Amino acid sequence: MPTPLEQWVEETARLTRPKNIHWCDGSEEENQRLIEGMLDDGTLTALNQERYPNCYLHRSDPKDVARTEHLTFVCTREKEDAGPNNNWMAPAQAKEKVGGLFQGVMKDRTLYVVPYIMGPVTSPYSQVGVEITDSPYVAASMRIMTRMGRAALERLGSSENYVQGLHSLGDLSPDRRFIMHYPEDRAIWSIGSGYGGNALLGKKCFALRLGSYMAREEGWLAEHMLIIGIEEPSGRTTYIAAAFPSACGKTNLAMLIPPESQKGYKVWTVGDDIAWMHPGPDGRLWAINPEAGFFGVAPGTNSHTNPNVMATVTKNSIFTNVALTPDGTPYWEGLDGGPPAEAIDWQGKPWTPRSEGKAAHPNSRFTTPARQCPVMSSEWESPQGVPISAFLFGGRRAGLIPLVCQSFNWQHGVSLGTTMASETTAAATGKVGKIRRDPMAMLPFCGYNMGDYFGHWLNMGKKLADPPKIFRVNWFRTNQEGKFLWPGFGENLRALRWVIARVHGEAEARETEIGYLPHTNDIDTTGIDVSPAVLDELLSVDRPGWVNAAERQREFFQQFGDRLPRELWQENAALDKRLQA
Ligand code: GTP
Ligand code: SPV
Ligand code: MN
Repeated sequence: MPTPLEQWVEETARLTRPKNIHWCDGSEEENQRLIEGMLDDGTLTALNQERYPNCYLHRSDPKDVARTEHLTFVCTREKEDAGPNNNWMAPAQAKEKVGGLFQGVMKDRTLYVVPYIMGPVTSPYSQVGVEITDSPYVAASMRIMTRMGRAALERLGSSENYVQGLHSLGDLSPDRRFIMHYPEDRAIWSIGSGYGGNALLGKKCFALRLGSYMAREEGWLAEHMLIIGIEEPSGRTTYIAAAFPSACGKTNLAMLIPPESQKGYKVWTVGDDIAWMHPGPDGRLWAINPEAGFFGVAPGTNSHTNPNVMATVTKNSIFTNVALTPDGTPYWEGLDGGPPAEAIDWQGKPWTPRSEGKAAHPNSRFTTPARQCPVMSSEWESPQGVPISAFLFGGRRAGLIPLVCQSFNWQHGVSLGTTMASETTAAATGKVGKIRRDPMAMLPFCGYNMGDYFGHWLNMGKKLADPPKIFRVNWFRTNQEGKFLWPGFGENLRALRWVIARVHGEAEARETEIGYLPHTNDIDTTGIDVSPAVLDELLSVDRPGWVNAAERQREFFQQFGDRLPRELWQENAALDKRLQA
């Protein structure tokens, strides 16, 4: 008797007609064979193997460099269940339309069966997925980003309890590109893109879109959050999870190195993009990182902003759409040492600092194993996860949002998350720098109606005897000249110290219309270029600005109709009332 997985592979092969079928075991030998094949056909270019052992460059199709949200659909039976936050197509219509594109698509290609586990191999919270793909780049990347191969097949056995992901590069045309989610069937179909968030189906498609759907049904949370442990000089470690939209600083915060002046502090990385969190028997929320690697933004990364990730990417990593120097090393804007005199740009063309375009694509990325990160937490593969004491919600906001602010309580904290907005970045196609609402940094990733999602968040607080305290942060305030007011990166620890002190009841705060704010002397600014006047500005409440923000919130809430929990209307009214007082 074939197992349910074997049956699905057979069915898929009948549909897609591959030349060969290869079941991935995740071994080193298999990986080398995949890489050799890709070096032969030009999918990969070897980097300088002395300085970057086992590292490769991949140049994608120039029209396939970021997530394409307008081609991403949630196909629930009822349109209302996908909500105004998702593109929707009826499942039958989607299967007909996209099924047609899969017909015979793997002719002359190998079909790779990629079994993987999201989460530590022995965690009860981990889940199995299987991705069928015709891209060896996807198979090799999944080996870095997940626990891929034999361990997953062993965990699955003959069960049918796995997420089915079908992926093909198709012809890479945006006109025939679709990323379809069927949350009710635990299935994903993706065609026409080889880009990370569209093609590595364990990540955003499973761990967030299907994950969030499953989490609501089962009473847990799947969030676009980094996870860190902050160790104080006393030895006490406090775990924090933080939601920032794409390309807004999760990977950087996840690997923060405390500056010289903050002696005795250490930050330990548990995860940099996704958190799966379950209520524990102690009434706290426990988080695992479902991933095994980092798919991080290259531009802006250097030994000042993120030395830990610089150390991580020196071996066993795949770089996508960065530039190549004559030495065979990767280059991107913002890398140490400035631009090389000449290079090959991300599209494979000769480049010099006088060239018009950028050397690396603004959304160029590295795929690198988490275990290579020098500050990985000893708990990062702990089966039960780590206990979360605080949530941070942050975004890229030039004005209004203070450096750090604590919510009055859980419900108010949820409202802070739901009213988040941020300037758009290169992580998705479309205009960059435009302010858009992005509740909990989940707008592109919530696999169901966000009104229901907000309700789920409110309920989770009621279920937890000891829920995380909720804070809003903003590292991106600028002055009139557009210069950042706050130094950011490692110096963000100065704001996190206040967060930790609040969590443990060890710091004062002033109660304002928008929440609890630190007194200016609660934030240590010794040794950084932040004047008392600037700190004052970073910690002030711009009343007219907030009156306007409350109005914008109402406009945003309106679209969810009666799916929006009334508690959020109450919070909005309460904010208004405090501002009018
Ligand atoms: P995704 O992988 O898309 O989810 O992004 P992310 O949230 O992990 O963002 P990442 O940490 O890669 O940062 C994206 C960009 O923001 C990089 O260019 C960073 O240099 C920049 N950045 C990160 N932290 C800070 C900060 O504290 N201040 C400033 N000014 N820039 C920052
Ligand atoms: C993001 O865009 O939030 C990312 C990169 O983390 S992707 O995996 O492409 O979604
Ligand atoms: Mn992300």
